Amino acid sequence: MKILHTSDWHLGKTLEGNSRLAEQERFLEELVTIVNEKEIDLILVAGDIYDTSNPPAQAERLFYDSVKKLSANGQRPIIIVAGNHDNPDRLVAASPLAYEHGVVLLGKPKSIVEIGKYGTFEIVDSGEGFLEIDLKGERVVILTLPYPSEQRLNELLSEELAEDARRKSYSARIGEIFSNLSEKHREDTINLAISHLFVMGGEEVGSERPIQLGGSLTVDANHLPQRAHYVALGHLHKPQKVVGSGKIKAYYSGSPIEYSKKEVHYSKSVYVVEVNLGLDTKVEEVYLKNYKPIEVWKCKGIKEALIRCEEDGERDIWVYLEIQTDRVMTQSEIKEMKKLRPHIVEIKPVFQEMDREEEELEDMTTMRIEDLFKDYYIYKNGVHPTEELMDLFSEIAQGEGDEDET
Ligand SMILES: [Mn+2]
Repeated sequence: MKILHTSDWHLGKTLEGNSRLAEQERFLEELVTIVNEKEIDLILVAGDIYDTSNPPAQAERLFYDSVKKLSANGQRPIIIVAGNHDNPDRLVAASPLAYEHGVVLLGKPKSIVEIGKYGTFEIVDSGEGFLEIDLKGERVVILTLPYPSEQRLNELLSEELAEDARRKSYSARIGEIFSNLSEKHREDTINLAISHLFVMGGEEVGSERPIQLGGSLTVDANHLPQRAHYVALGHLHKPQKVVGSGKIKAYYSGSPIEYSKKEVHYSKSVYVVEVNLGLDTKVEEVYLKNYKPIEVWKCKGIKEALIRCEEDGERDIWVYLEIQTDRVMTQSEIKEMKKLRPHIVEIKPVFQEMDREEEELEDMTTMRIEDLFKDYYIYKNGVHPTEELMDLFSEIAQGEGDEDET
């Protein structure tokens, strides 16, 4: 059986206010192609479908349109769980319509999928946190744990517990849930699990919204379901194998698109997982296209930035401009750059004075008050104070000194 694992689509997410729906649409088109070419039997989407609890209508429309195509009219089951960005109730609101297309939406950890026919397959057993599918003559048991927020598991965590104990009790509770549910994983079934959580040791890239404060909602890798052939996780935006997951295969598929400039150093992907009873699980990383790359341009001076914008204005990319300068850019210069080079997300002046100042940090007590003021002024305004201003400051500073002496 071939399973495709993806997550963290963040439909509706913007880059400094710029819509990325066009890129998200291209990703979902590519995903439909991958799923068909690789002859995928089952799709797992591990949370953060949307970027906010109140996604734009266009993002919702893109989601429905895409899952319908992915499911191939109900022939290919799609199991979708909520992430920390999703509104669990809103995500599952379309369930009655989705079911007909073989799309199973799960919002909360305790959600139960009803037994019955979905599309062209059948859910033969289910309960809190699991479902069993009869698919092409094989039985698949999937443990499902939509984003388990503290609130949704709060019956276990008392407030007086110390931070460390809270971490332990949260992780232990997740472990208990998985270990109880693991009874459903049998010798003759394909055993999977899907969740959206933060496993200890995972590598964050900065565009994930923390799901915990102070690490209290961190899960130990050894609390993941131990009898699973594959555990599909969401939350971390860099694709990775879970550290310390030992013999079980647990992966984060990561986000399909670079959601911040910190994500430009590695490829985006989805996983194609082949599980055959009696054989080792095979995990293949399938790389996605970079639909519209993010680039950071470091320019030495405003002139260089203008030249670069003119020479390299054609490519379909997002650009962060970092310009070394010792003066403030004029509005017309900024306008010119944006005209020459569309899709500039940010223009950031880097003042050389400030860099040097950081390197040569002096003991403030040995500095003249005028120098302290000058440094502070440059720090606040990014430009040198005028001579008149410095004279005025000296005058006041001197005056203060005189008064002290009297
Ligand atoms: Mn996410």
